[in-house]
Amino acid sequence: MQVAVPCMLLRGGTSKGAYFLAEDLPADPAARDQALLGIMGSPDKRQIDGVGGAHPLTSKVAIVKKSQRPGIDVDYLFVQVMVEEAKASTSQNCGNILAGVGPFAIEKGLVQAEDGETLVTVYMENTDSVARQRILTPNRRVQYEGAARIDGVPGTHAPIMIEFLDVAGSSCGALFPSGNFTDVVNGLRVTLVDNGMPVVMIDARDLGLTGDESIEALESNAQLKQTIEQLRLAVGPLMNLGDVKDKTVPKMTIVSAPKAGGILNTRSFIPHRVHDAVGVLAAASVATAANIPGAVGHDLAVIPTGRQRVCEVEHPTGTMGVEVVLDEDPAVLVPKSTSIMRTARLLFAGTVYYLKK
Ligand code: NQM
Repeated sequence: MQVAVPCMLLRGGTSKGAYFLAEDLPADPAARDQALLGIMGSPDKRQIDGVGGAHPLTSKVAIVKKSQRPGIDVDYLFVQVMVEEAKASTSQNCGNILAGVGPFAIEKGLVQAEDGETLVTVYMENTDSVARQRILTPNRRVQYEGAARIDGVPGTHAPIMIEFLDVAGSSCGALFPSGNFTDVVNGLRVTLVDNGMPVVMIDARDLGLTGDESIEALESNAQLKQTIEQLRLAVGPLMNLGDVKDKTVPKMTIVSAPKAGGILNTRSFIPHRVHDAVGVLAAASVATAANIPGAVGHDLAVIPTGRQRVCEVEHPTGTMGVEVVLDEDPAVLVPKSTSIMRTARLLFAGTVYYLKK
């Protein structure tokens, strides 16, 4: 039986996803995931029988509802729909897809737009944390066109400023969940950090790499992929994430000296494919750790000065600017806030269909 579901497709940052009102999807998580797998066309390498884009960065879902929480406009649940496996996971958040949540909420009437600029406060269900988005809304309509450029997306669009308020330890319980700045796991020196996204930082040199390798070179290196996956499975419990076999975290991020004026260069396994850029919250985690003496990558990092510092995290298609505001007390390692500029664009609004078996 074909089932019809109201849906919008938006590009959020450097990712693309299907956005739904919670009330339009089954409330039961198992039934909801079945629906999302059908909508995206998973499991299938090409997602040919669905609207997914055959890559983890384009097989993403946002489920949004009006919030009952004081001071919060909307609740956002992120779902990663696996491409080649019949699995959907809520084990991670996604800062790129978050960029489309405010526009979607305004388009759907969940948030009343101001004439000029609208502030949308989002509760991120996956990580029990809050983000504030500033969206341009002249004449109370979302403005998508503009002059802001983000690496990894062609052209320019309207800027969306996103401020993350309380994301340290969002999935792992602490900024450095193992209690150390550096651990040695499977013979490799790693930093385990969570400033919004669980990330494992590994020095490229320790893997026999330069850190400048292409995505294709990294994805076709079977031995490297095995080393990375074994490491990921080993650090899961150390990061309070338990068995991560079926999870999409932590993000395994190879760091090297910056090459383009940034703080640090990255290649991020998310966790099996290599990101075309770097995740928003993953970049927030990398930028935070790179600032801290003792963390992997700190010795390679070119660190800006000032308590409020823009850290450009380099990635395969450019850089991502993360504004980190440090605490007044240098002994406090958790940043006061982390902000990132993104753009988003409404691509499609209509009805999507899946086959209910
Ligand atoms: O880290 C991909 C993306 C992401 C995550 C992934 C993200 C973030 O770029 O906040 O945005 O790491 O699976 O969409």
